[in-house]
Amino acid sequence: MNQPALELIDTIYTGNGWKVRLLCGYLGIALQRRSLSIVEGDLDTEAFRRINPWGQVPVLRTREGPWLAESAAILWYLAQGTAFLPADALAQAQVLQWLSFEQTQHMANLAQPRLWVTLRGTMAVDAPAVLAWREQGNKALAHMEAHLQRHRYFVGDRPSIADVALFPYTCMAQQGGYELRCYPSVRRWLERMQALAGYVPLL
Ligand SMILES: N[C@@H](CCC(=O)N[C@@H](CS)C(=O)NCC(=O)O)C(=O)O
Repeated sequence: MNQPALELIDTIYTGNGWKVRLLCGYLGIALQRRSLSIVEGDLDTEAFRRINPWGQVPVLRTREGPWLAESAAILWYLAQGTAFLPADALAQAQVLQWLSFEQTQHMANLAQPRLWVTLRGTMAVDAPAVLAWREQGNKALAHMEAHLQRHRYFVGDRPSIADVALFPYTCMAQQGGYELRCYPSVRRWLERMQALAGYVPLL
């Protein structure tokens, strides 16, 4: 029986969707892409809510058929059996540790300033809410900097989905007013990720 093609539903500018395209680029996985528009209300339609009742992108139609939401779960699914998800229990738990860090301490604090200051352009770079996000986001970046001063990648000595998950919003942080020159090891890690074979840019 033919398996359905992997299909990614995203938006053009989503960093969470970029994580998925980035991993597929590194792994040489073919992906069909359908980009929707948040401002046009595409995520509020009945058809999309049947795919993801939570109403967010990215979502991936799996090889088995069901749709999968949440970027961390999608990365985990796609990386199974590849070098981007180490096989041993401790290394896998360390990957999960960084995926959780990305979702709880990193992503919103870096993505929200970018969204409101640059993509929507409705908040000033020094608006109180933006300053509050940046204060927390700088703590996350300092934590990454401390790790990357001692390691080339987040888990082990090669890139994993931990690096892929942390890459997009770190790479685009300056659009939310962050100063990456304060984080030289993070900048060198971003360059290493961009130099890997199969790297795909956001646009
Ligand atoms: N935890 C989710 C977050 C996904 C997310 O925030 N998606 C945004 C685009 S980057 C979205 O769909 N926003 C529309 C909305 O929340 O209504 C993930 O990692 O995939």
